Amino acid sequence: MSTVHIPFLQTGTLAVGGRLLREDDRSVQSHADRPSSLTRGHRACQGCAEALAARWVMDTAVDAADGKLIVANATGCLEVFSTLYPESAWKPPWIHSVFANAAAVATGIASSLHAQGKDDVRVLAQGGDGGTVDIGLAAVSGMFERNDDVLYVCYDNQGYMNTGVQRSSATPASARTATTPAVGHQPGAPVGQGKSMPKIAMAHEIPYVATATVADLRDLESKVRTAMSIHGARYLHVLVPCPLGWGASSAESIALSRAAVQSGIFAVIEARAGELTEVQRIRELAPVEDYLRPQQRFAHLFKPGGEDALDRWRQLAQANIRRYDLLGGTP
Ligand SMILES: Cc1ncc(C[n+]2csc(CCOP(=O)(O)OP(=O)(O)O)c2C)c(N)n1
Ligand code: SF4
Ligand SMILES: [Mg+2]
Repeated sequence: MSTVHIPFLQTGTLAVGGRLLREDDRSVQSHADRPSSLTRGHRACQGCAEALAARWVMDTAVDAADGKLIVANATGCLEVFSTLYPESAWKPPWIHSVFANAAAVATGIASSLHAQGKDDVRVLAQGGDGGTVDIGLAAVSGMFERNDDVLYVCYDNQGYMNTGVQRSSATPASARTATTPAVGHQPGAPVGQGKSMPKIAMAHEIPYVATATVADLRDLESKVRTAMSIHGARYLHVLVPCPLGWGASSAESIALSRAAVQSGIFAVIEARAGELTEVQRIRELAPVEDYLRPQQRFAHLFKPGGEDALDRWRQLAQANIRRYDLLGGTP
């Protein structure tokens, strides 16, 4: 019988499930024996990108560690929606202690495992932007500085979502939150404040720093695999749209992530020992409005008086495009 070759065009980063791909090319999610580390039944909002990202991160990390993974979680939505007493949605051994200390708990676990000669058991710490950039920063910085053998993952939804959408130092300028209302001459979060955690991580010159979004889950997966292939301190920063806090439709989380990358607002990068090594180029440059307009937290930007703030967003995107050469072409 003759066979016909049918080209399968959705490959690489464009294929999510990939069940038609060769075994080697498939994502962790498309394997029948996938770990399903974050099981169904948790209480995340519909469209929560934090839940989606955490599931991919954890499944990949569990797979890469041959099932030998211990997880420390900071307080925040991810912890609260996954572990409503007396239930837990986590399959790997998982510990929550307090808001500020996921990195310190993970460091302790890693040291204890090392002292017992169990270097094959891997350790992952995770938390939201508040738990990472604000209250947990000292513990995270200490973990980096000591080069502890931990992969730290920050799910950045740009605010304290679990407690009612307050501003964090990862909240972007002009975003409306419960503590930065859209009133006054400069509505929303103040301009000129805030921190870039990937840059802070790079400044520690740790072995691996990367950023990712849920718009490209294969890229997220490959970054977790890369991180898991390295020992020492590693940091992964994932942008995770929050429909509730951002005032966006539950169906928009992937599109917003994509718009953040394609407009230059969020740079998808990799760095080793403090040096930038990979940059994901923009496929088709999108206007910043594609990212901002669907979000109610930026509604005031599209009313009279919002022009300056909108212009600042354009400048921010341009600055990122230049800094990371997101359009390519810089020799
Ligand atoms: C010491 C301390 N202060 C405040 C809180 C209250 N609290 C719990 S979760 C949270 C916000 C978490 O924000 P983030 O880390 O960004 O995670 P998200 O919920 O946004 O995913 C706050 C303020 C706490 N649990 N402990
Ligand atoms: S509030 Fe936001 S981060 Fe929290 S569960 Fe809902 S969508 Fe996810
Ligand atoms: Mg947050």
